[in-house]
Amino acid sequence: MINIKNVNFITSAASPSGFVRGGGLQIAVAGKSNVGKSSFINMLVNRNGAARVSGTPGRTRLINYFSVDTNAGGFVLTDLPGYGFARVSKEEKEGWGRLVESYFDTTENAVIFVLVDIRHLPSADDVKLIEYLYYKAVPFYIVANKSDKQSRQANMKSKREIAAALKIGIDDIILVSCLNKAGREDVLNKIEELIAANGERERTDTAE
Ligand SMILES: Nc1nc2c(ncn2[C@@H]2O[C@H](COP(=O)(O)OP(=O)(O)O)[C@@H](O)[C@H]2O)c(=O)[nH]1
Ligand SMILES: [Mg+2]
Repeated sequence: MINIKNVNFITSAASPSGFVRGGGLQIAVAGKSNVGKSSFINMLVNRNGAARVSGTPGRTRLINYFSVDTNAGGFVLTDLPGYGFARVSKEEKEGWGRLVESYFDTTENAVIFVLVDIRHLPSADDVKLIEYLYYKAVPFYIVANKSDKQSRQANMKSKREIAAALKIGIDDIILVSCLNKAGREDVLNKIEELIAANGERERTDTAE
């Protein structure tokens, strides 16, 4: 398992002109409001204050970028604004859609961790996001959070149901709890693979 050496906030972007580009590996965390995106980032980097955890859902309207250093190499970790919060206007929802879609359209070498709540089947918004990622050929994994809320047996059942609902393999779903840090190692192992694959790609690109 890799270990995380250093995390630094880079910037927040409210529009595509503020996006962090550069072509290195970027791991972006997406999902509906309150699913635990900020908690997930804090758990990963082992720092409680890195990303702000909100008691009020739907507050993050910005894309927040962090640079992460590990013993295996670096990457950019990106906190995308949450969707599916009922109490925002249609205009705000459309604004969110445009911002995040242009992020997916223009960020090279992004891998998306889509967070869902293990206790619920994916929402219509989750499905829309995943269909968009397929359509744009952006690689993604599902991270099923809040596993502390259910028994182990219920988690296994939910995992199968979520995989079936999204028509993906069960191994494309990582079970975590940002509360008790279950699954952190699995996520870090996945990130280790992604860093290695990205290094491989960079070497190939240079050789061509
Ligand atoms: N029980 C439990 N609560 C969690 C977990 N992850 C996040 N939460 C809580 O869910 C709420 C929303 O978390 P936040 O990280 O702000 O979600 P975001 O809107 O997706 O960034 C907060 O009250 C968190 O404490 C988890 O794994 N288990
Ligand atoms: Mg958040």
